[in-house]
Amino acid sequence: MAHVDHLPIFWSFRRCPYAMRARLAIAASGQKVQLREILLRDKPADFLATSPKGTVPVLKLENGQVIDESRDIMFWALGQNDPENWLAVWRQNPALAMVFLDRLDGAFKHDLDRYKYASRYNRDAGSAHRDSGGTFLTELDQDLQQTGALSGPHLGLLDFASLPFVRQFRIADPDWFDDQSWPHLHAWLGGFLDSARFRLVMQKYPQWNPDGLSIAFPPQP
Ligand SMILES: N[C@@H](CCC(=O)N[C@@H](CS)C(=O)NCC(=O)O)C(=O)O
Repeated sequence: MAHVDHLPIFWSFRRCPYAMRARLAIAASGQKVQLREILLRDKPADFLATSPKGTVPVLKLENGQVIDESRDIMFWALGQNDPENWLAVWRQNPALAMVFLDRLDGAFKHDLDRYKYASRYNRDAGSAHRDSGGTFLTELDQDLQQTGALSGPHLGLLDFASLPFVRQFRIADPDWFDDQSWPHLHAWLGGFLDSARFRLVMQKYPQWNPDGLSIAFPPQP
């Protein structure tokens, strides 16, 4: 499969929300990469040699450049091609978009991790983090009220950067999440989970090994 082997190498882990947002942007851009699915408990030497910090996603371009932050991979893909204009929200007000992404990846992710961890052992212990994360989600619900998107008139960078994390927040306790009066947020998340786009980026792949076949991503619809 020589036509796959020359493509940028994309290290991914299916369930990781950071990898998911990168896959969403790559798929939307139409840019092709060769996907290498790894397990975080069994990181291949080639992966660690590419990016010693050892987090997914990682993209290695044909010229040897390594991009190992999910946001940067989103920007790289959409910088190649952005047919749905995901970056419009960024161009319009980069500082505001950055504040949103920093809050999402900072305080909200912090709450998400502690809520998720606590909910596995003791539902009450995580309630402070659930409530604090919930305050952020209440704001999102209000932001979604006008257009059903966080990025302006249509779904874009801010939506697809955050949807995988909001999905995880729901998974920690779906009954609680579904009980909250967040009508716009529920519609937004539900639309994403029902979408062909979500199914496409959640396809399962075998764990990469150096002797295996290369896998082109995005897959043919
Ligand atoms: N800031 C990084 C964070 C990526 C990250 O933390 N990914 C997790 C998986 S969701 C990871 O690879 N953790 C390393 C590990 O668990 O060993 C990004 O945005 O790409």
